[in-house]
Amino acid sequence: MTVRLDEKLEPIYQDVLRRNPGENEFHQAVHEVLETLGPVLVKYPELAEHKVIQRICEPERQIIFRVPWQDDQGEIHINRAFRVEFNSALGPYKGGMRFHPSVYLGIIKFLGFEQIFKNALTDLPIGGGKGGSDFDPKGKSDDEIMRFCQSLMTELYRHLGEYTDVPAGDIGVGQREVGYLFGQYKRITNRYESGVFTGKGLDWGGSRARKEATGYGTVFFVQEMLKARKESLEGKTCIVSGSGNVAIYAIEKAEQLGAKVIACSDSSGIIVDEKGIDLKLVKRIKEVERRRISAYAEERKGAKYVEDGNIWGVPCDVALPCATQNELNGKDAKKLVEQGCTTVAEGANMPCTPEAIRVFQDASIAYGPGKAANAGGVATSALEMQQNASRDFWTFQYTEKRLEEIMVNIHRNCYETADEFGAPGNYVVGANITGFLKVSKAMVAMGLI
Ligand code: NDP
Ligand code: 2IT
Repeated sequence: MTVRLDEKLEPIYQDVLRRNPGENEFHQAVHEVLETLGPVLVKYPELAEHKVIQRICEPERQIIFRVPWQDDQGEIHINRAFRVEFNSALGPYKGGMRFHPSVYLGIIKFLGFEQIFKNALTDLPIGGGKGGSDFDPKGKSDDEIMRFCQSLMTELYRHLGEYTDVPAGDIGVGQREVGYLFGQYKRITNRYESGVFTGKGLDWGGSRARKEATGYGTVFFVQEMLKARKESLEGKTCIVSGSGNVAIYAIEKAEQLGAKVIACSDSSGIIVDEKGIDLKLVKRIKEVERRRISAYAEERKGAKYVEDGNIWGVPCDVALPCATQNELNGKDAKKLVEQGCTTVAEGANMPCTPEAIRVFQDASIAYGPGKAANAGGVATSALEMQQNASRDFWTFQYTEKRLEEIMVNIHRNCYETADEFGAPGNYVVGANITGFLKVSKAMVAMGLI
């Protein structure tokens, strides 16, 4: 971490390091926010008096629990699960559940911390939280996934509620898992409480456009960044890392807006298809058959699969990291800039390392941080909660329109805040300060919470 913090903020960061040893991703997420808050404390000294930053860095509640389950052979497995209820100043805790073997407390805390500011940026009434487990869904049967989800919810249900904590999906958790989790919640509580979980199926309380929302929202954000530079997506070459929920719908919207997407990936390798990605094929392989992305090159003539390939070496105008944290480092960023990339937006959470972000900012390219650029997913979750509360079901067109308006609004607020704090075009400054001010003003208004 090379950037020095303001003298008021450095001791707060040191305290975070001391109190949360070994949680590297959490440290990184906190540092990235604190780097931008110096001028805020000058303008609003009362926030320092109220120790708002120290309070925001400490979750309101952290739950860690055992999840025992049996595989199809009857063997017993023990996983660990988490729910970090970070901040409820603006609404019930809201944020996804991640199932991935790399999950530990530091990952869930970084995600929960980011979620506070992201959710504030949506201007919708949602607080910040995140959960997950070190369970690896890869290669598991549907029955195994169901038994795991039921066991997890048998503990988690007591901490949830439509006015308390509302989970959704994230890596490794899509509609299938949400179904098993919601089903068990309903069974234990004897309540059809639709608003307790988002990302549900369209037949049982889900919102149209939620599946598409994160990826679409990221591309709407790109469109706004380009508009601010008097450009558009038309004719631009794009690369998108990952091939999961966010990546697929980022590709779809980018293609709809006239870009040509030529590469995507999974954790085993990358595919490059200079003719433009055939998204129907990607959807079949990933959403229906649940296979690896390498299958794409087996079925599509002219496409190339590179095992362990680095997607950031593929020349492009627009790069959208949509897989996971710290997937794009300083070297990758330099390569992208050297090869002519002008725009980067984070569909994933914290995919760019601090060094990569510095490279983008030094090169003055348009860089949209995840808190702003991928907020469309959680925003549409809040729209799902609205529909559930009023027992309504909106059309795709209407929901997508609302999503687009929200992304335009987030972009405008970030852009104007960056200007106001003397950092024009710096969306990191804009997003962090806009989100922070909204949450901290609410916290001060509510007394010492
Ligand atoms: P999915 O599980 O649907 O897809 C994840 C994709 O990223 C897969 O292609 C996966 O490859 C790849 N990936 C995951 N972990 C790693 C890793 N350690 N190294 C390399 N590749 C990896 O998840 P989502 O698309 O939902 O999530 C992607 C990102 O977007 C995450 O950062 C998530 O937090 C963020 N996000 C998601 C939102 C949502 O609504 N779903 C909302 C906002 C942000 P493989 O199959 O090989 O593991
Ligand atoms: O990181 C995220 O914003 C999500 N995984 C979506 C959270 C949600 O509650 O929809």
